[in-house]
Amino acid sequence: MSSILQQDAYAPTLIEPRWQAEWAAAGLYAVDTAANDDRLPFYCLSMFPYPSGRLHMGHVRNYTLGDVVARIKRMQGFNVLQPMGWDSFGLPAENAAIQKGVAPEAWTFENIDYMRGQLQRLGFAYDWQREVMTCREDYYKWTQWLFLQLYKQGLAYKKEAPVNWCPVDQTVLANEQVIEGRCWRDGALVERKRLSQWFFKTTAYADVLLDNLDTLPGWPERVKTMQKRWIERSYGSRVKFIVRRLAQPAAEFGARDGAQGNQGAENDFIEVYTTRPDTLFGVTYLALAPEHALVDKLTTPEQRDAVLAYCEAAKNKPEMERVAEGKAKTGVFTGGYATHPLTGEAIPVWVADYVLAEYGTGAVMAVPAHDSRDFEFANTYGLAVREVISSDGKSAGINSEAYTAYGVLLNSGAFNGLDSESAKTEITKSLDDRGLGARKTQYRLRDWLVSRQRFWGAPIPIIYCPSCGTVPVPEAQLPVKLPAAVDVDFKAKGKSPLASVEHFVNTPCPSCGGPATRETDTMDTFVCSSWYFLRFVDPHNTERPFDPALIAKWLPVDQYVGGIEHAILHLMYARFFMMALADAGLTGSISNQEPFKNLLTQGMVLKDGAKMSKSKGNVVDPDEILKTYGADTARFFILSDSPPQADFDWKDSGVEGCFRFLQKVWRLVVDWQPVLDLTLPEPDLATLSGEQKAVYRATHQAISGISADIENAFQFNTVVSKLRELVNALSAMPKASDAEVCASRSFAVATLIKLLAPICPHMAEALWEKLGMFARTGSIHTQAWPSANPAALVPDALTIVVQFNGKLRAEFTASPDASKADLEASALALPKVQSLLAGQSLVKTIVVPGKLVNFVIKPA
Ligand code: ANZ
Ligand code: ZN
Repeated sequence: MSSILQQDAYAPTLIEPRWQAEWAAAGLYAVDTAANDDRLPFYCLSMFPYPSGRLHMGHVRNYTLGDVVARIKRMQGFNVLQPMGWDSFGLPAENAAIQKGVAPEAWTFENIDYMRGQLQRLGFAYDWQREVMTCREDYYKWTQWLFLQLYKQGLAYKKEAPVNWCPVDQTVLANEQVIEGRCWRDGALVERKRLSQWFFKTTAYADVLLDNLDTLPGWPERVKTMQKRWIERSYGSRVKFIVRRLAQPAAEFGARDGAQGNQGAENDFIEVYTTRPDTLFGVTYLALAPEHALVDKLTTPEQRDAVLAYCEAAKNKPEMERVAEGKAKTGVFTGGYATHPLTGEAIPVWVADYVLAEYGTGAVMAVPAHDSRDFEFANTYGLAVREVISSDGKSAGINSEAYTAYGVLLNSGAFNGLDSESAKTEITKSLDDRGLGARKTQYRLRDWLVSRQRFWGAPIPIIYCPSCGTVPVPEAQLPVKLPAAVDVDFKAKGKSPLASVEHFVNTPCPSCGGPATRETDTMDTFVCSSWYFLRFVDPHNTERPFDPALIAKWLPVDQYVGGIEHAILHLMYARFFMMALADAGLTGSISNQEPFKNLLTQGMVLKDGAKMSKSKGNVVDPDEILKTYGADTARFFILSDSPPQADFDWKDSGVEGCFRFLQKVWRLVVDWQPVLDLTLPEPDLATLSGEQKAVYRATHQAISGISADIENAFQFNTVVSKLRELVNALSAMPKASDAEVCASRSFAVATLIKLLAPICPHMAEALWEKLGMFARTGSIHTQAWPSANPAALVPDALTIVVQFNGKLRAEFTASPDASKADLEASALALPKVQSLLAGQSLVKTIVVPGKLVNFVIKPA
C-alpha cells in the first residue's frame, strides 16, 4: 500500500530534471527563424542578465513572467522565439580581476555556466541554440562593425567635453548613469572633467524618440513619461546680444570649446536660448555658464581674479548642486556688457553657475521680474527688476516673488498690450528681421557618451595616425581583439587599462601603413545590449550582424519583459540603435522603427515587506527553493498574490502553501485516474446534467476567466487564483466511482493540465504522460490553448412564480441574476397579470429574486 502511495506522490525532484532533459533532447523549444511556418511569429524576450554569479529572485520573477507568456503564446498557435544570452562585458568582471587576480574572461564564463544551469533547472523554454554572449569575439566583432556604421553616418563622433567622471570606477559615465550627482553603480559623487571622448548622436533622433512614444500603446505609461521627461522638448528662441566691450583675452582661461558663441573678434555676440522671448524687454543682465567660451574675452582686468576664482570653484561642483532649487544662486560680474537687440541698451554680463554649459547655448538672458532663479540672483546682487508682463497689461509691481505666468505685455515698446503667446511670435519675428534671433527647438536629451576607460568591453575600432588622423579600422580587420588579461595593468589610474598594452596600442595605419596607435577606450556596455535582440534572430551569421529579411520578419519584439530600472537607459539606447540601423538600411522594413512593441516591467521582489539585501540577511536563494520545492512551485508562487507590475512580497509560508496546492492537484488527478479518458471528445452541454454539468461549467468558467486575465496585461496573480478555484471546485465533487469513465471529469482534467502547463510545465507534462496523452499527442506544451464555450458560461434560466395575495397565478422564466426590478417588470408584462390587475388597486409588490413576484391587491 505505502509503496503505491509513494509511487503516486508528487515528486518534483524526480519529475523536473527528467523532463528538462527530454525537452532538450527533443529540441522542443528550438525555432528556425528562417523557415517558412504557417504560424505567426511571436518574439518573446526577457532582458538578458549580467552574469554576476547567481540568479536572484528578481531574475526568477522576470524570467518566469516571460516564460509563461512564451508558453501561452505557443499554445495559442504562434511560432514563438524565446532566446536567452548574457550581457557579459562590464565592470564587476574587471573588479574581480583587480581584487582576486582572476582573468575577467574566466570569471565571466564560470558565472555564465553556473547561471545557465540555474535557468535550465527553472525549466524556461529557451532556444539555447541562440545563446549569445556579448563578450565573445563572434558578438563584439559586430558591435564594432555597428560602431563603424554609425561612424559612417556621422552618428559616432569624438569631441572634448566636460564629462562625468566616477572616481571609484575610474571611468566616465553617460548622463543617464548619473543619478542625483552620483554614480548609478556605486553612488560615488561624480566629478567633472574635460576629456576627449566618443559620443553617439542620440540627439539626431530626439524628435522621433519622443514622438514615437505615442505610437506605443503596449508600453506602460510610467516608462513613457520617464522617457518623455528625459528627452524633454521645449520650444523657444535664440537671441543674439552683440558684445560691447572686449577685454584683452586672458590667457589663464585657456582655450575652451563646447559652449557656443561666435569666436571671431569682429562681431562677437552672446547667443542665449529662451523659452520666453515675450519677456525680452525685461532683461536686466546676461548670465554665462562658467565654461562659456566668451567668459575670458568679456572679463575686464579688474574683474579677472574674481572671475577666475569663481570659474575654478564651479568646475567641480556637481550639476545637481548648481541647479538645485533652494540652493543660493551665486555669480560674479565680468565687467563686460552686451547690447540689447531691440532697445540697444547696455546689459551687464555675469558668470553664474546655475547656467549649464551644455544646455541651450550655455548663456541666459536673465529676466528677474519673471523668472524665479533670476529674481533670487538679482536680489542677491542688487540687479534691476523690470516688470514686462502682468495679468492685464497694467503694472501690478513685482514684490516678494517673480511673476512667472503668461499674461499681457507692458514696458515693451511696440509690443505693449500683446498677450504672451502672440508676443513670442512677434518679438521673434522682429529679431529675425534684424538677423538677431530665430525660433529654436531645444531638447534636454544630450548625446550618448560611449567611451569607457575600462578593459572588459568592446574596443572602439579606431586608429589614430600622425599623418592620416582618425582612421576607422577596416571592416575586414574586425574584431579588434582584446589582449590577454595577463598583459594588462588593471590598476593604471585615470587611463584605460588597454593603454598599458603596447602590442595592442601600436599598429600600422590602415590607410598609409605608417606607425599609428589604437583607441584604448572601450564601449559602454549599454552599446552591447542595444542590439542583442537583433542578433538573437540570426545568431550564427558570420557575414553580417543579422539578415535584414529576418529582422523584418521577427521584429519588433512582441513582448519584452524586464525591470523598470531600464526605463530610460537601455530602452532609449535600444530605440536609438533601431532607428539608426533602420536608416542605414540594416533592418529591412519594419514599420515604425521601434524595437519593442509591448513592454512589461515587473515590480521588485521583497521579503516580508523589505527589500532583499545581503546586509539585511533576508535574501532568498533560488537554489534553496529549487532544492526544497522544485521549479514549478517557485514559478507558481512568484506569479501569485501580486500582479506582475507591482512589487511581490516573498513569504516562506506562501511557498509552502503553493507546494501543498500542487500536491493537491497531483492527488486529484491520481484519485480520478480510474474514471478518466482524455481521448474522449469534449462533452456536449445539452446532454449534461447534475454534477457533470457543474464540472463542465466550472471548467469553462476557468478557461474564460484565465484567458481574460492573460489578455488584460498578464494578470497572472488572478490566473493563479482561478486555477485554485477550479481545483477546489473539482476536489469538492463526490469521490469518483470506479465504474464508468466520466467525459466531464476527463475534459476538466485535460483542461486543468493545459491551463497549468505554462506556469508549472514539468508537473503538467508529467500528468499528461501519466494519463497516456504524451504517447498519443506529444508534449503538453504543443497542445492548443483551450477556448471557452460561451453557452456553458450562461447560467440556466429559473422558473419564477407570480402570486396574487400569495396565490399562484402565473409563471415565467428568468436568468438567475435578474434584478428585483427586472423580475417585477417581466411579471407586469404578462397578459395574465395585466388582466388580473385591471380594476384592482395594487397595495404593494413583493419580489424574492430567483423565486417569486407577489402582488398584494385590494379589490377596488
Ligand atoms: C528668459 C526667461 C524669462 C526664461 C522667463 C524663463 C523665464 P527649459 O524650459 O528647460 O528649456 N536657460 C536657458 N539655457 C540655460 C542654461 N544653459 N542653463 C540654465 N538655464 C538656462 O528652460 C529654458 C529656460 O531656462 C530659458 O528661458 C532660460 O531662461 C533658461 F521669464 O530665458 B529663460
Ligand atoms: Zn596613416
